[in-house]
Amino acid sequence: MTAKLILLRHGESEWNSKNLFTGWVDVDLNEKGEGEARHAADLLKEENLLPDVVHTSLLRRAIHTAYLALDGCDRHWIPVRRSWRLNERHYGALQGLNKAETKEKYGNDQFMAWRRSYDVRPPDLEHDGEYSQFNDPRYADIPEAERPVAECLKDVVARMVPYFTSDIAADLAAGKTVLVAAHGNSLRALVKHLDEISDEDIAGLNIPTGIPLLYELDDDLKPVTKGGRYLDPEAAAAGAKAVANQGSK
Ligand code: DG2
Repeated sequence: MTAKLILLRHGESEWNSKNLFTGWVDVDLNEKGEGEARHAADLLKEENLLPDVVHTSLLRRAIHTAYLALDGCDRHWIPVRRSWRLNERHYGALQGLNKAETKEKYGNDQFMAWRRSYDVRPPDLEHDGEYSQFNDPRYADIPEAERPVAECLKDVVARMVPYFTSDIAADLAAGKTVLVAAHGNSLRALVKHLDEISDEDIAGLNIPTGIPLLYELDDDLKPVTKGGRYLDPEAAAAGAKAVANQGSK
Protein backbone atom coordinates (compact mmCIF):
# COMPACT_ATOMS: atom_id res chain seq x y z
CA MET A 1 0.00 0.00 0.00
CA THR A 2 1.19 3.51 -0.71
CA ALA A 3 0.98 6.37 1.77
CA LYS A 4 -0.29 9.76 0.64
CA LEU A 5 1.65 12.87 1.54
CA ILE A 6 0.40 16.25 0.32
CA LEU A 7 2.80 19.19 0.46
CA LEU A 8 1.36 22.69 0.31
CA ARG A 9 3.33 25.91 0.36
CA HIS A 10 1.21 28.67 1.87
CA GLY A 11 -0.64 31.06 -0.45
CA GLU A 12 0.95 34.37 -1.41
CA SER A 13 1.83 36.39 1.68
CA GLU A 14 1.84 40.15 2.26
CA TRP A 15 5.63 40.08 1.98
CA ASN A 16 5.80 37.72 -1.03
CA SER A 17 3.86 40.34 -3.01
CA LYS A 18 6.23 43.09 -1.82
CA ASN A 19 9.21 40.91 -2.77
CA LEU A 20 10.67 40.98 0.76
CA PHE A 21 12.79 38.27 2.39
CA THR A 22 10.44 36.88 5.04
CA GLY A 23 11.93 33.88 6.86
CA TRP A 24 10.60 33.74 10.43
CA VAL A 25 8.76 37.08 10.25
CA ASP A 26 5.13 36.19 10.93
CA VAL A 27 3.29 37.95 8.10
CA ASP A 28 -0.17 36.87 6.99
CA LEU A 29 -1.59 35.88 3.61
CA ASN A 30 -2.78 38.63 1.30
CA GLU A 31 -6.12 38.39 -0.50
CA LYS A 32 -4.61 36.52 -3.43
CA GLY A 33 -2.99 34.06 -1.02
CA GLU A 34 -6.31 33.40 0.71
CA GLY A 35 -7.82 32.68 -2.71
CA GLU A 36 -4.96 30.30 -3.51
CA ALA A 37 -5.57 28.42 -0.26
CA ARG A 38 -9.28 28.10 -1.06
CA HIS A 39 -8.43 26.92 -4.56
CA ALA A 40 -6.13 24.29 -3.05
CA ALA A 41 -9.22 22.95 -1.28
CA ASP A 42 -11.02 22.63 -4.63
CA LEU A 43 -8.07 20.72 -6.09
CA LEU A 44 -8.03 18.34 -3.12
CA LYS A 45 -11.78 17.79 -3.34
CA GLU A 46 -11.67 17.12 -7.09
CA GLU A 47 -9.28 14.23 -6.49
CA ASN A 48 -10.95 13.10 -3.30
CA LEU A 49 -7.67 13.65 -1.47
CA LEU A 50 -9.00 14.36 1.99
CA PRO A 51 -6.33 14.77 4.67
CA ASP A 52 -6.65 12.86 7.96
CA VAL A 53 -4.06 14.95 9.79
CA VAL A 54 -2.25 18.22 9.13
CA HIS A 55 1.25 19.34 10.10
CA THR A 56 2.11 23.05 9.96
CA SER A 57 4.87 25.42 10.94
CA LEU A 58 4.37 27.96 13.73
CA LEU A 59 3.86 30.78 11.23
CA ARG A 60 0.44 32.22 10.47
CA ARG A 61 0.76 32.15 6.69
CA ALA A 62 1.05 28.35 6.80
CA ILE A 63 -1.48 27.96 9.62
CA HIS A 64 -4.00 30.18 7.82
CA THR A 65 -3.45 28.34 4.51
CA ALA A 66 -3.97 24.96 6.18
CA TYR A 67 -7.17 26.19 7.80
CA LEU A 68 -8.64 27.60 4.56
CA ALA A 69 -7.64 24.52 2.54
CA LEU A 70 -9.14 22.15 5.12
CA ASP A 71 -12.24 24.23 5.70
CA GLY A 72 -12.91 24.23 1.95
CA CYS A 73 -12.94 20.43 1.81
CA ASP A 74 -14.84 20.02 5.08
CA ARG A 75 -11.80 18.66 6.95
CA HIS A 76 -11.40 21.59 9.36
CA TRP A 77 -11.87 19.16 12.26
CA ILE A 78 -8.85 16.87 11.70
CA PRO A 79 -5.95 16.73 14.19
CA VAL A 80 -3.36 19.49 13.81
CA ARG A 81 0.31 19.18 14.71
CA ARG A 82 2.63 22.15 14.61
CA SER A 83 6.36 22.43 14.82
CA TRP A 84 8.97 25.15 14.44
CA ARG A 85 10.89 22.50 12.49
CA LEU A 86 8.55 23.15 9.56
CA ASN A 87 9.14 26.93 9.73
CA GLU A 88 10.59 28.76 6.76
CA ARG A 89 14.37 28.94 6.81
CA HIS A 90 15.51 31.79 9.04
CA TYR A 91 16.72 34.40 6.58
CA GLY A 92 18.95 36.17 9.13
CA ALA A 93 19.76 39.83 8.55
CA LEU A 94 18.09 39.64 5.11
CA GLN A 95 14.65 39.46 6.73
CA GLY A 96 12.67 42.56 5.76
CA LEU A 97 14.94 43.47 2.82
CA ASN A 98 13.68 43.73 -0.75
CA LYS A 99 14.97 40.88 -2.93
CA ALA A 100 15.51 42.93 -6.09
CA GLU A 101 17.32 45.71 -4.17
CA THR A 102 19.48 43.12 -2.40
CA LYS A 103 20.46 41.60 -5.74
CA GLU A 104 21.30 45.04 -7.12
CA LYS A 105 23.35 45.98 -4.05
CA TYR A 106 25.36 42.76 -3.62
CA GLY A 107 25.34 41.34 -7.17
CA ASN A 108 23.72 38.22 -8.56
CA ASP A 109 26.36 35.73 -7.32
CA GLN A 110 26.09 36.78 -3.68
CA PHE A 111 22.30 37.05 -3.95
CA MET A 112 22.02 33.54 -5.39
CA ALA A 113 24.48 32.15 -2.86
CA TRP A 114 22.32 33.50 -0.02
CA ARG A 115 19.08 32.50 -1.65
CA ARG A 116 19.75 29.14 -3.28
CA SER A 117 23.15 27.71 -2.31
CA TYR A 118 22.94 24.67 -0.06
CA ASP A 119 25.37 25.75 2.61
CA VAL A 120 25.96 29.53 2.56
CA ARG A 121 24.14 31.22 5.44
CA PRO A 122 22.95 34.80 5.20
CA PRO A 123 24.45 37.16 7.82
CA ASP A 124 23.17 36.60 11.39
CA LEU A 125 20.26 38.67 12.64
CA GLU A 126 21.01 40.49 15.91
CA HIS A 127 18.78 39.37 18.81
CA ASP A 128 17.37 42.89 19.16
CA GLY A 129 16.98 43.50 15.41
CA GLU A 130 13.64 44.85 14.17
CA TYR A 131 12.71 41.54 12.59
CA SER A 132 14.23 39.25 15.20
CA GLN A 133 12.15 36.42 16.69
CA PHE A 134 14.81 35.45 19.20
CA ASN A 135 12.68 36.29 22.23
CA ASP A 136 9.35 35.23 20.78
CA PRO A 137 7.69 32.94 23.37
CA ARG A 138 6.69 30.42 20.70
CA TYR A 139 10.37 29.48 20.37
CA ALA A 140 11.12 29.32 24.10
CA ASP A 141 11.45 25.52 23.94
CA ILE A 142 14.41 25.73 21.56
CA PRO A 143 17.61 26.00 23.64
CA GLU A 144 19.13 29.46 23.08
CA ALA A 145 22.31 28.03 21.60
CA GLU A 146 20.26 26.20 18.96
CA ARG A 147 17.73 28.96 18.27
CA PRO A 148 18.39 30.09 14.68
CA VAL A 149 19.62 33.58 13.84
CA ALA A 150 20.29 32.72 10.15
CA GLU A 151 19.96 29.43 8.28
CA CYS A 152 21.06 27.93 4.98
CA LEU A 153 19.11 25.08 3.40
CA LYS A 154 21.48 22.54 4.96
CA ASP A 155 20.46 23.83 8.40
CA VAL A 156 16.79 23.47 7.46
CA VAL A 157 17.34 19.88 6.32
CA ALA A 158 19.10 19.16 9.63
CA ARG A 159 16.21 20.43 11.76
CA MET A 160 13.31 19.37 9.50
CA VAL A 161 14.22 15.79 8.51
CA PRO A 162 14.14 14.47 12.13
CA TYR A 163 10.57 15.78 12.41
CA PHE A 164 9.65 14.09 9.14
CA THR A 165 11.14 10.75 10.13
CA SER A 166 9.48 10.80 13.56
CA ASP A 167 6.18 12.66 13.64
CA ILE A 168 5.13 12.81 9.98
CA ALA A 169 6.37 9.30 9.22
CA ALA A 170 4.36 7.93 12.16
CA ASP A 171 1.14 9.33 10.69
CA LEU A 172 2.02 7.99 7.23
CA ALA A 173 2.81 4.55 8.67
CA ALA A 174 -0.60 4.58 10.36
CA GLY A 175 -2.16 4.85 6.90
CA LYS A 176 -3.22 8.48 7.24
CA THR A 177 -3.36 10.93 4.36
CA VAL A 178 -1.05 13.68 5.60
CA LEU A 179 -1.12 17.36 4.66
CA VAL A 180 2.03 19.38 5.35
CA ALA A 181 1.39 23.13 5.08
CA ALA A 182 4.73 24.91 5.14
CA HIS A 183 7.09 27.17 3.19
CA GLY A 184 9.19 27.53 0.08
CA ASN A 185 12.43 26.42 1.71
CA SER A 186 11.18 24.01 4.38
CA LEU A 187 9.39 22.18 1.55
CA ARG A 188 12.46 22.36 -0.70
CA ALA A 189 14.31 20.66 2.17
CA LEU A 190 11.63 17.96 2.40
CA VAL A 191 11.55 17.39 -1.38
CA LYS A 192 15.36 17.17 -1.39
CA HIS A 193 15.16 14.47 1.25
CA LEU A 194 12.33 12.51 -0.44
CA ASP A 195 13.72 12.67 -3.98
CA GLU A 196 17.38 12.43 -2.89
CA ILE A 197 18.27 15.55 -4.86
CA SER A 198 21.96 16.53 -4.77
CA ASP A 199 23.21 19.62 -2.93
CA GLU A 200 23.91 21.22 -6.33
CA ASP A 201 20.67 20.34 -8.10
CA ILE A 202 18.40 21.54 -5.32
CA ALA A 203 19.38 25.12 -6.26
CA GLY A 204 17.15 24.84 -9.34
CA LEU A 205 14.03 23.70 -7.49
CA ASN A 206 11.38 26.29 -6.65
CA ILE A 207 8.04 25.63 -4.98
CA PRO A 208 5.00 27.68 -6.07
CA THR A 209 2.51 29.11 -3.59
CA GLY A 210 -0.81 27.42 -2.92
CA ILE A 211 -0.70 24.36 -5.20
CA PRO A 212 -0.86 20.90 -3.56
CA LEU A 213 1.97 18.54 -4.47
CA LEU A 214 1.07 14.88 -3.97
CA TYR A 215 3.65 12.23 -3.12
CA GLU A 216 2.69 8.58 -3.00
CA LEU A 217 5.25 6.84 -0.83
CA ASP A 218 6.13 3.14 -0.57
CA ASP A 219 6.67 1.25 2.69
CA ASP A 220 10.17 2.73 3.02
CA LEU A 221 8.68 6.21 2.52
CA LYS A 222 10.35 6.53 -0.87
CA PRO A 223 8.36 8.27 -3.61
CA VAL A 224 6.70 5.92 -6.10
CA THR A 225 7.23 8.67 -8.68
CA LYS A 226 10.16 11.06 -8.23
CA GLY A 227 9.05 14.66 -7.94
CA GLY A 228 5.50 13.73 -6.98
CA ARG A 229 2.61 15.29 -8.86
CA TYR A 230 1.21 18.83 -8.62
CA LEU A 231 -2.57 18.80 -8.69
CA ASP A 232 -2.44 21.71 -11.17
CA PRO A 233 0.83 21.14 -13.10
CA GLU A 234 0.52 24.13 -15.44
CA ALA A 235 -0.11 26.62 -12.67
CA ALA A 236 2.69 25.01 -10.67
CA ALA A 237 5.21 25.44 -13.49
CA ALA A 238 4.23 29.11 -13.94
CA GLY A 239 4.33 29.68 -10.15
CA ALA A 240 7.77 28.06 -9.77
CA LYS A 241 9.11 30.26 -12.57
CA ALA A 242 7.77 33.36 -10.84
CA VAL A 243 9.51 32.34 -7.60
CA ALA A 244 12.79 31.80 -9.46
CA ASN A 245 12.54 35.32 -10.91
CA GLN A 246 11.92 37.09 -7.63
CA GLY A 247 15.21 38.92 -7.76
CA SER A 248 14.11 40.85 -10.84
CA LYS A 249 12.23 44.10 -10.54
C1 DG2 B 1 10.12 33.02 1.29
C2 DG2 B 1 11.03 32.22 0.42
O1 DG2 B 1 9.51 32.12 2.14
O2 DG2 B 1 11.89 33.02 -0.25
O3 DG2 B 1 11.23 33.70 3.29
O4 DG2 B 1 11.14 35.14 1.66
O5 DG2 B 1 7.76 30.41 1.51
O6 DG2 B 1 7.63 31.57 3.67
O7 DG2 B 1 7.20 32.83 1.51
P1 DG2 B 1 7.96 31.75 2.21
C3 DG2 B 1 10.90 34.04 2.15
P2 DG2 B 1 12.94 32.54 -1.34
O8 DG2 B 1 13.92 31.63 -0.70
O9 DG2 B 1 12.16 31.87 -2.46
O10 DG2 B 1 13.56 33.84 -1.78
